[in-house]
Amino acid sequence: MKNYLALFLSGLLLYGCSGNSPKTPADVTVADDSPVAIVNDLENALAGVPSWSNEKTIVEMPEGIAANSGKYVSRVDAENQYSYAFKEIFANINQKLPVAVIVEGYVYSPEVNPLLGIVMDINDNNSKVIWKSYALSEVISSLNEWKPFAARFTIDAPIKPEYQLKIFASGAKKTAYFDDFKISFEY
Ligand SMILES: [Ca+2]
Repeated sequence: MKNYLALFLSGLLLYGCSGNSPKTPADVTVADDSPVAIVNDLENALAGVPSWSNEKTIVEMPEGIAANSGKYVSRVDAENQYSYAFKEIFANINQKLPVAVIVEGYVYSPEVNPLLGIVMDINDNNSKVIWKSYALSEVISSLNEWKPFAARFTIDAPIKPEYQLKIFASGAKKTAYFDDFKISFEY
């Protein structure tokens, strides 16, 4: 917590010196060289977490099955094709623009679904700049178990601070559960 605060304060200081003060969402920690990862265990999702949306997918696991952490997970299914999602413009994440985005988390799949994936969408006012999908079928070696995943998305097109980064899972209308998202960046 002490480190978090120190990094947060140094981030503020940095902005103070540059004379440019983009807003800093509560859950996004800003530093110059070593940005802290954005983590979300979904336990406070229903209360609303800045930069995150699609709370209608936040549920408890079916009777008798544990969440990966705490009580809450995000479910994709026939109704909700897309999971709980991180959305933020790059200027609010760091002053520098990343060269790669790493998305980690846990997935629980009760059925075979070759289309289940993690999506990174970078857009300029909703017009597509980069859209990439990481297939989760590789990491789901067995069904009905929590499995860790780590998706690394390289940013291979020019981006600008005002572009929006969106991260979410896509289930192609089949059921799967997600927990403990972690988003980090390479600069
Ligand atoms: Ca959880």
